Amino acid sequence: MIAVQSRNPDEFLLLPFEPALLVTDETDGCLQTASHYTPRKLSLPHTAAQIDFDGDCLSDFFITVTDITSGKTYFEIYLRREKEQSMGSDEEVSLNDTNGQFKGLNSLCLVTRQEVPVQANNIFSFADIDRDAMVDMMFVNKKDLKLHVYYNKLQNQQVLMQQKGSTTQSQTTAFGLKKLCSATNRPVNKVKDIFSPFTPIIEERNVVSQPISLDQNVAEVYADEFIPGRIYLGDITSDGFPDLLITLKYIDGTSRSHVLINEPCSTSESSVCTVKAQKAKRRQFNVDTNAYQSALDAFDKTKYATFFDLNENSMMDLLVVRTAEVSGRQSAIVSSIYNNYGRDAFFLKTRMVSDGALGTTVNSASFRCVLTSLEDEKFMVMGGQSGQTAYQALQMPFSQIGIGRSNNFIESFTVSAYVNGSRSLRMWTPIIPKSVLFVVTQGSDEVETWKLDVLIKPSEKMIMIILVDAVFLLILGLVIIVLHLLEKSEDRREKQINVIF
Ligand SMILES: [Ca+2]
Ligand SMILES: [Ca+2]
Ligand SMILES: [Ca+2]
Repeated sequence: MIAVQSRNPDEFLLLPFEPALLVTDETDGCLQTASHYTPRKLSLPHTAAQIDFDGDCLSDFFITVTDITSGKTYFEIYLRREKEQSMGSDEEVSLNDTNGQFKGLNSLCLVTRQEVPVQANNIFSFADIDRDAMVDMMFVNKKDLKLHVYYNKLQNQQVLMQQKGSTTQSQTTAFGLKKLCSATNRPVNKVKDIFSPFTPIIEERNVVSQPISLDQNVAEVYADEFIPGRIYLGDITSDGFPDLLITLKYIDGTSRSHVLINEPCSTSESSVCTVKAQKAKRRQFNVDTNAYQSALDAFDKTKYATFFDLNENSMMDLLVVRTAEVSGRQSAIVSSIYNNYGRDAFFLKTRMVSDGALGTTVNSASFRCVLTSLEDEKFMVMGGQSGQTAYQALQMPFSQIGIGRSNNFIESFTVSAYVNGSRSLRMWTPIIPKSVLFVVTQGSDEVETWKLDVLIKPSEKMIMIILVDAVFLLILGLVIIVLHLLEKSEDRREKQINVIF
């Protein structure tokens, strides 16, 4: 069901999801047709996410549903298409648009439907694990406690950028704004093959499976009665590769959280990555203990832990929620761990908001940056804003893009959102690393009116830098003048002595 505000402001009009508004029919090659509509409901538990799957900078839609007749659960990916189609002035629906029409309806195109293995528990997480600017999908098998990362198979603009060899400044600029985001409305058959199917024979290049722990005493991923266990993704090392946070329950009844650091595929024989995955530059999560573990081990009976930047220094901190006895009653206690490691890494923290006064987060905004590595290679990173909410997904209201160590400015920063049926896209360039950016839209789809507020402005320190430089130069100048005068008087004295002799 979807809810639409009715003419009466206190009422919502409830309409069935498919026949109502959002899903397009087979005309573009989308899977869904009204005639093939089978009754299905949201699966329990379920995943719903708004993330860009096909690289066009428009967030798409992922949902898990259960077929009512067969009882089977599927995940479905709907790609967002640019669509002018409007809904006529329906008497029941309040129409805010000046034309008296809703624009951009029927814009979701079903491209993938796949049966979900029972062990996946319908809980999926999304992030760009291998930093190729295409979002990847992962889940933990609750039976064998293996993490399965399904890499996005669509060819991304970054690969195209490298193929064209556009690694110099002028070439990247020439590469252009539109190219950073793939074209919208590409033929469906070019963009529908996003993830490998869940078959016993996996595509080695596109799937990496690994254990989430090497400890024999691990019983399961911690879950409580109503909330299924899940992984949390955040870049705690600020290197641009998302790291993983998971809470595990042990045989002895304790439960502890663990940070698993994202690292390149190991090339040893015992590597969890196949040779094909290594060649494709996929990643793995290091299950060995790390710098964060001793802090996390201080807490047992942990229910879950999540990433959050508590002191707004753009280093990911950790929030740990655990049960403890307080005044004879079992209560949930929140503890925080501040992250002080790797302060020299750069970051970009971004948030798209409605206006300067209220600052409501614009959901499903999509961000892209072109960065330069220490090897002077250009690459693209992507970030999305609050893509998931259900079952304590606890995603941050901003997008944090880790940059790692860099000698350079951020070449370009692109933000896009879906407004009135089309893609609104804007690029700013260049951006100083270690910035907190607010894109203020003023509720408008005119991208020229969008404003970029930079919270950390290193250029504001310019006056201070000039002042300090001036004072130093003055002191240095004075010292030189004094020494010069002393030298001169010395010379004069020596001359006088010479004259006497
Ligand atoms: Ca998209
Ligand atoms: Ca990826
Ligand atoms: Ca990382």
